Amino acid sequence: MRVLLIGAPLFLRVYMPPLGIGYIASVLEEAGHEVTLVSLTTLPVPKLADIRELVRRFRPHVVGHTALSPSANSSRVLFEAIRSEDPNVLLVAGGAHPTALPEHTITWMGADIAVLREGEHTFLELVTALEKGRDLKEVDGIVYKENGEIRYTAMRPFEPNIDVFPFPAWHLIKPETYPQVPPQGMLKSPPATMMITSRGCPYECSFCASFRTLGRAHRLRNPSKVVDEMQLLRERHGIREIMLVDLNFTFTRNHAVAVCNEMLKRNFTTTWKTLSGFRIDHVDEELLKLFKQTGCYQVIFGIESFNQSSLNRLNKDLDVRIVHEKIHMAKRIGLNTASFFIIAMPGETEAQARYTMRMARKSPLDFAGFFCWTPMPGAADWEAFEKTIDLYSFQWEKLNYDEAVYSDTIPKKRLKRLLFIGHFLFYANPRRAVKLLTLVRPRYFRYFLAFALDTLFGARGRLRIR
Ligand code: B12
Ligand code: SF4
Repeated sequence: MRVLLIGAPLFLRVYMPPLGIGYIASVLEEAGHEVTLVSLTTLPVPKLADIRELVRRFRPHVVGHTALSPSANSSRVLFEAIRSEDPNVLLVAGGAHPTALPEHTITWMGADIAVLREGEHTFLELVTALEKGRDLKEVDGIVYKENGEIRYTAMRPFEPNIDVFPFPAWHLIKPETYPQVPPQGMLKSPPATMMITSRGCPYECSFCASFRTLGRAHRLRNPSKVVDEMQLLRERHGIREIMLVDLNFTFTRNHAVAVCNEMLKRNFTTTWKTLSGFRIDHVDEELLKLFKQTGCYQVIFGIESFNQSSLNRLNKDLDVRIVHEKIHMAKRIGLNTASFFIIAMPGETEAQARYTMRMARKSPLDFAGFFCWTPMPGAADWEAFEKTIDLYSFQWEKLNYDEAVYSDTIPKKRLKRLLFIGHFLFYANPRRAVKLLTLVRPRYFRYFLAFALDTLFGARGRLRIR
């Protein structure tokens, strides 16, 4: 069958490859289907007219699309455009939003089918069922409409052995063509791309929706396959820097060690860093030294707050006392350190918010991002928030982490100013400003500037598909 896969719409000025549909594409190709993959997070960003033209040319039987909540409006517009181009095409949505809100994905976003959780097995079975004319109810892990009624099939368990999934279809993603702009623009050895070595995270942070799509069990890839993939990226695509986007790379310490040892054994080192935050309490001196030895130059910790009560509110299960020690440890070893912080979660006072920003400033962290507490569909925090809104008129782009959708202690306008001051003072430190600028490629400076201004002035997430 002909399948068109479209990544999540661009929402921030962050141009990253669509790994999720990359995995799905390779499973489909292995089974003999014809796949076209379109990323909406690359430059130039494809327009609706380009997608329409592609649908006319490629005539897909099925369109699969990654839908995230903050860009849900764009996903809706995209589905409308494809539908008007070909009323018979089957529209399938997967990823975080459909997994959390499958009925909304069908009734509001316009998908025919929502795929829950990780999609490799489910999407392949779905396409096979369509090809063979089988009943949809035989496909586990989907939600669809039949005779006006929403139907759920049996929940599909997570694949325990993720090595059964082939590498993402890098030949379709073409990572080397990605613009090396922020956060990629802050790179040591471009061209860079992202990869995962594991799926899932056992923690239960209240703001995090990740467990819905990728599960709570930490499922590991074989380190040898991980390094094979790194080598493939180097040899076939010229990739010289890897950004790891595992949810919790260091949770299984032996795994992180084994990946590094495999690199050393093959005498293969690459420049690498972590892009999503990993647990600061799961690193130690020996591990960080090993990271450094294999080419790591930066770690991003998910610290979230310097207030223990706020961490407790977020169910972070983290002792704030160890945070300073670990940041100093990473610095001593010679790694750049970065962290994201969540400001103004319910119950957090302005004094507490200011304290987190002050402590971040005083810490040896090189980079920091301060974001508003944002309840994301699928996260525990969403449940109470959902009761206060109407899903059908909610402005989804408000879930952008820069403007508060809810704040019970600090007025929203004041909070925006607070975040501006927080970022401004943090980077007013010449050491940090210089470090940041040295990682920006001059060629991409204008993109970096746009990204920085968006962050500083809380204007991120205004991008919509047109
Ligand atoms: C790495 C990452 C990023 C990176 C790279 C994003 C990218 N290009 O993929 C960066 C930092 C850029 C990023 C940015 C954002 N992210 Co992000 N990100 C992640 C993270 C940590 C891992 C994603 C990943 O690659 N996983 C590996 C692959 C294999 O998994 P996957 O993408 O989920 O895909 C699988 C399934 O979801 C499913 N699937 C996905 N798409 C499709 C499509 C079809 C048709 C089917 C059938 C199945 C399917 O099958 C895939 C294979 O198993 C996730 C956490 C998570 N659990 O996924 C958050 C996550 C997806 N991000 C999230 C958000 C909100 C964002 C932002 C909107 C944040 C913001 N407001 O600032 C932006 C938007 C990016 C954009 N489009 O412009 C949320 C989504 C929540 C929600 N309800 O929508 C998550 C879940 C984190 C969270 N807060 O809990 N992100
Ligand atoms: S925020 Fe990080 S540690 Fe917490 S549940 Fe999500 S992935 Fe795990």
